[in-house]
Amino acid sequence: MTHSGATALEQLKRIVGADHVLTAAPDVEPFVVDARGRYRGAARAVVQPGSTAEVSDVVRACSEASLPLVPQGGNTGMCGGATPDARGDAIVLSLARMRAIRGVDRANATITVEAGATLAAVQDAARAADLLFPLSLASEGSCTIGGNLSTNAGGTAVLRYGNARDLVLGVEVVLADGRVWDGLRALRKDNTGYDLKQLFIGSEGTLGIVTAAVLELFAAPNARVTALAALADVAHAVELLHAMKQALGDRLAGFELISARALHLSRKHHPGSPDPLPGHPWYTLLQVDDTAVDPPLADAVETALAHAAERDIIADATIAQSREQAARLWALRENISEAQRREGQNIKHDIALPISAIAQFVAQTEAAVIDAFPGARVIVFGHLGDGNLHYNVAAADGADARQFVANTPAVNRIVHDRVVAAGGSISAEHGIGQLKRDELAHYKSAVELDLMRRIKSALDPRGLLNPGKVL
Ligand code: FAD
Ligand code: 2HG
Ligand code: ZN
Repeated sequence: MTHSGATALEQLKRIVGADHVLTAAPDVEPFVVDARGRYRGAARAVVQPGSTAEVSDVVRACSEASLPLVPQGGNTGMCGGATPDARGDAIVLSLARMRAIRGVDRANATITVEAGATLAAVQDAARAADLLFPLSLASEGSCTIGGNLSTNAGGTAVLRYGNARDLVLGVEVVLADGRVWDGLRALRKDNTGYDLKQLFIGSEGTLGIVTAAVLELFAAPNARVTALAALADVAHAVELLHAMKQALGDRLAGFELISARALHLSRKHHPGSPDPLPGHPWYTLLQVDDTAVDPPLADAVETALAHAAERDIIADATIAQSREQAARLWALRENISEAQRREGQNIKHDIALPISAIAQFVAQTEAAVIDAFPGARVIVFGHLGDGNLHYNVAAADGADARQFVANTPAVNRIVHDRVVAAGGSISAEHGIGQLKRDELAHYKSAVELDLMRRIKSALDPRGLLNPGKVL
């Protein structure tokens, strides 16, 4: 280690306390490997500040020593955004100790939380105040609000409540030079110039360190109905989405698509999972919420599904009769991501399309993938209500998964060319990180890339915040 590097580490220890600067290889290890086990980097140290003032001092010290900083929350991201590169000079800035719920304002329906609070802890704090924080991800026990905002996370309730971006009223951010921007406003209307908070949301730690946020809360639902429907194809799923929106309005909170192959994987790797409607090629999982108790929500959902069956949109359906049954249906969907991890590496595509283009995209793209990579398994599922598919491509049964993943550029081209031709996006909710950085450069227009680079150099002129990510 250079002399200045050693001096900087001593200074970081003085700022956060020696116990909160990790340098021993086994301590650092969990912070330099991503959730999917796809990326492994190296770090000079992991630094865990306990307050915004400490984050500010850490950023200032790293800036003076020209040390790159990689912010990290729960390290559940899908694109390697929180993993440092292999050079080993970076400091991983873990927000995990900053997890205070600073306060709930019931009358204003807002909650102020620190960046390291887990999403589940924030949901619990909202629930304790008889309110709802609607962001919902399978990783919610580990992912943090700082990570959720920095990736503009989506999840299973976007249809009704929007992405993370839509749930934020204010943020507190430590800038690249160590200054603190206190933007913790709890206002639903504020047109005083540029909406700066939105710059930091979704910027994956490349423009500033989010240390706290004011989040919007909602009335907690009094009734919740979960139903699984079986369908012949994706075109019918899109038709069902339209029919359910017409029948249930904004009570339709979640509308998830699951292919038979995705369901099979989920059940294979989570023994004991139910198989409520066996033998169909496609499924949709619906969640319907209402704050009103009267008239019964289940009747409305049953009638809407019965109409869909009369019109041959669905082949079959089941409505959960208890919370436990609902949880078991949701587990089928939420376990898919973990099941894929257990199955072995695959090539992930987290794509957005106009909902009207999805059926054709699915019908045509699989043939092109199989044509180029015979036997490859296409695993399709996702948030159909938001036009967001997880279109993952895995090796043929029994083939070496790691070897197959080496085909990522060629598979990406097949999938992403079709996405872009259909007016879609190559990242709907997971972000860019290091996984899709080259894809971003390939598909974004020169004008858009130029604007993004200018914003980056305005806010982080020395390029020390999460280098090599996004741009
Ligand atoms: P990390 O992984 O630690 O970091 C993610 C990015 O944010 C990195 O670029 C990092 O540098 C940056 N960052 C983290 N904290 C800060 C901060 N305080 N300030 C600045 N930058 C910061 N995502 C979805 O959108 N929808 C899903 O449905 C979904 N389901 C998932 C299911 C599973 C099983 C898993 C493992 C992941 C899933 N994800 C999903 C992906 C992931 O959970 C989200 O991206 C989440 O928002 C990441 O939060 P995190 O705290 O783990 O962030
Ligand atoms: C989900 O919706 C997550 O389950 C993960 O966004 C998607 O594993 C994936 O590809
Ligand atoms: Zn998702």
